Amino acid sequence: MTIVETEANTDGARRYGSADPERDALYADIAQHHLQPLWEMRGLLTPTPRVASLPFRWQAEHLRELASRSGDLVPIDRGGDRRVLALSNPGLGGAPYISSTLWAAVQFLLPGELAPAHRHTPAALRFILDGGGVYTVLDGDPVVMNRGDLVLTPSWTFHEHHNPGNSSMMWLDVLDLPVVAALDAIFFEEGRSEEVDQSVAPRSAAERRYGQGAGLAPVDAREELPAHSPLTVYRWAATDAALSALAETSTTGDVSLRFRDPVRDRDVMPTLRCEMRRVRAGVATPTDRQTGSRVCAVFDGRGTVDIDGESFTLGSGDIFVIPSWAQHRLHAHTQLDIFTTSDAPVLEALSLYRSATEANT
Ligand code: 1HN
Repeated sequence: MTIVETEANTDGARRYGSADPERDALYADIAQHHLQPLWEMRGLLTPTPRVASLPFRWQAEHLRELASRSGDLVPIDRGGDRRVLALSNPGLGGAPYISSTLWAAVQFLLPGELAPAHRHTPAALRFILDGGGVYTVLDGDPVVMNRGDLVLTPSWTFHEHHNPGNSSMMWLDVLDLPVVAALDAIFFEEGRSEEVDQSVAPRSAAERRYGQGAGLAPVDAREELPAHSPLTVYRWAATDAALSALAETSTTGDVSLRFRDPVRDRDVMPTLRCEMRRVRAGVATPTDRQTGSRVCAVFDGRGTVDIDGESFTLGSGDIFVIPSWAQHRLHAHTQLDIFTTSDAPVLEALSLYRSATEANT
């Protein structure tokens, strides 16, 4: 029997069709009552994830040029609030998402500009690819952002960005927004910037309290801990030193560090994992894959990345996406430093995380 799938109803309901007139009439009535027959559906359960997001890489020169032109032409006003270019995955039909679960964007702030205070339930992080001097105020705590720093804006924390210097600045923003949207849990509200302490300390209160170094934490920490890491900024100097030391002990020339909550055994935020990888010049990494998607930013160096058979050249400031379960491998031409963030904590919390690594021949 021939099965014809049709989109008959004007209210958007899907109506299945059949060559058998009696069955076809049944299917019409089924659709009328907003029901669907499972036995006609294809591709609901696949042996491995069927992923719409495509492997893709955005080149730094295009991101910089378009962000800078947006700076010339587009002011930051209430309403829009942020001068942000979303990286839109070509497999997602025009959605402003880099993958089905992650938002990624570059944000551009001119000298003297203020991106006003607000908060929302989607959690965000910033990784600074270039420049410095902008400070972000996190629930009243000013945090200066410089190249290589990782700055967290956890769910429902007020944040505003100030650029008091004389150069513009661009950074990578990643949010769990598609996850929160899929869960119908988006809340947003504007804040009042004038009530916030505008003074800029060289070290944020979060760093002075929780950023003392490996293995050191205040003894009364447990009483006040939030759902996210109480340390909201991870400085490049510390990340770089840790990568260098780790690389000295490595026989493979391929080392990774995970950014962690300094007082508990968990990722920096409930939905986002952050890691920094350093691959020695000339090294090709093993091929890996994992469930959930990854957003990667080349902090420094040159190389190539292979994602599910597609090869992309990589240079400093390039951003790429590894869709769920895609095969992924790096080749470092020079030393390659890569920042990666993923939704892995979400998959782990739901016991859906899987990963595999294959040594290459
Ligand atoms: C947001 O609040 C920021 O605060 C950046 O810098 C990007 C993308 C979507 C929704 C909110 C920011 C954002 C965002």
